[in-house]
Amino acid sequence: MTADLFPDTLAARENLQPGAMLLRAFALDEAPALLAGVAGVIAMAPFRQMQTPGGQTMSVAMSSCGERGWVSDRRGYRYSPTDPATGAPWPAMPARLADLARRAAAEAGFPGFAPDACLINRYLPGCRMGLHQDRDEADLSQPIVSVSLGLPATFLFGGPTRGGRPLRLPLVHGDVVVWGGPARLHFHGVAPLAAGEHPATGGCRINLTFRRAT
Ligand code: MD3
Ligand code: FE
Repeated sequence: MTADLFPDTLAARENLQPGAMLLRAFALDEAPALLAGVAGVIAMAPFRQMQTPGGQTMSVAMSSCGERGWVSDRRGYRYSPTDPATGAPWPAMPARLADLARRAAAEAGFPGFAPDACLINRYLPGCRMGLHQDRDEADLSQPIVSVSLGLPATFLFGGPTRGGRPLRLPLVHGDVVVWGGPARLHFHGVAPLAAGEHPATGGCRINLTFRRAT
């Protein structure tokens, strides 16, 4: 049905800002396979709530897969080749996850994207992410690809500085956003998650962010 309304080369895409492209439902068909991949990763590297450098516990629970994982503790934010909870390397990035990210990036004008880190965020009701920039990656000319799964969320998208009222963007199961170019360093966050039930994930939202960390 969707294929009839939108030829697949045009999909349902929307330019949010220069460099930020929303690909609605891009991951919808593959969502069960992506979630199976996530479950395999989480069996090896369970979700955990990390500490900020300021000593606060983040409400979002996180894990990672790939050559690097994003970690935060009292010493700061960084990418690590090992899981601090076990000392072991992060689980490998499942090929179908990496491939989806590569295809989404190419669709948004970033050919050759080869993520070495996938941060897996789990939001339960009430979990939120305050406005921040993603700037721990070595090469900021590389985009970030985000995939939303499960319960809907309101994404907050600001500008290059902390000031100003952020745009509120509803993101639902299967939506993919590619953030690059001038939008790469924009402030962003997630409003507190509303309680609900989703057939794919139950009572939570899972967000995958694919990054080139090194
Ligand atoms: C815009 N995660 O993990 S993904 C994060 O839904 C993070 O879990 C949110 O922000 C989440 O750092 C938002 C969308 C996103 C990711 C990276 C960006 C938007 C971005 C980098 C620059 C600008
Ligand atoms: Fe972020």
